Amino acid sequence: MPLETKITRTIVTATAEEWAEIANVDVVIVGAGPAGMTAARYLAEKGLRVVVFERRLSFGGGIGGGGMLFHKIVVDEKTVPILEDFRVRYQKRNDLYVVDAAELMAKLAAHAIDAGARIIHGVQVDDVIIRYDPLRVVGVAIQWSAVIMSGLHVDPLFVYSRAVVDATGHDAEVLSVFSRKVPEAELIIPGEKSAYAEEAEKLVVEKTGRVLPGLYVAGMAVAALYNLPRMGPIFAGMLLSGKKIAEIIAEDLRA
Ligand code: 48F
Repeated sequence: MPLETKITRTIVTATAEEWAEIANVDVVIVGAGPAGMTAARYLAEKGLRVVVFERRLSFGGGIGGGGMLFHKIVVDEKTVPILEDFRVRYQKRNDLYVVDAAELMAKLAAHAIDAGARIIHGVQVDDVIIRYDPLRVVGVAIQWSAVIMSGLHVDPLFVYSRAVVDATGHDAEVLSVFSRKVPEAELIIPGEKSAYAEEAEKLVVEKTGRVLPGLYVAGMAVAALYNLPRMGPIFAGMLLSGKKIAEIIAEDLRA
């Protein structure tokens, strides 16, 4: 068999086997930013079948930009146990802990994958699957990002799941599409407020949780949903929010 044939067959058959499994999972996480990848690791570690869809061809969301492209981010003391879980090195300065942005992105992704989560790049979630009585979310509609960028009319595929997490960051894309397409849910997404780092860090974790049956929110999407202030390049709230949503979902799915 020519090598070219082998390359194609190997990739297509290996991918097709995995997609058959991905079609029905326990948890879909939308967005491979800090909140999404933290959640993915802690959920997968509990034995749940987790897939993360990321529309870009990279990991990390807003981590890579550091603070105005300076390649460091900061967290606070409460986050140190999470950094240690992910083997991320840190340095204490001015009562904060400074972390290398590239290291954080790489290690969040590596530990999520090692725990058993799948991260699929280049796929955008553009809708949810719903059921009634009670109104609930039971999965997502997905499309190649490249197809969406091209403007071609191509129908999506579906992924059925017991829980969907909006970890899409500032735009809360999953909640936004749900709010637009399912008006009877009366879900309003006001967007985030101007900066107030200390309040934002606290509130984003406090408000992390379930939005309605099957639909959960973590990270900056929480700020968009509850009109919370932004916090800039301090990432404690993102990591803590990811860990908290994993605990909430694990508890809900056990019931
Ligand atoms: O934006 P992002 O990093 O979200 P986050 O985990 O963290 C926010 C911080 O980075 C920062 C901040 C806090 O300090 O202010 O902004 O809440 O990561 C979100 C990821 O989701 C992807 C997007 O490309 C990014 O990598 N994403 C967004 N919408 C979709 C999506 C979608 N519809 N489908 C798939 N991926």
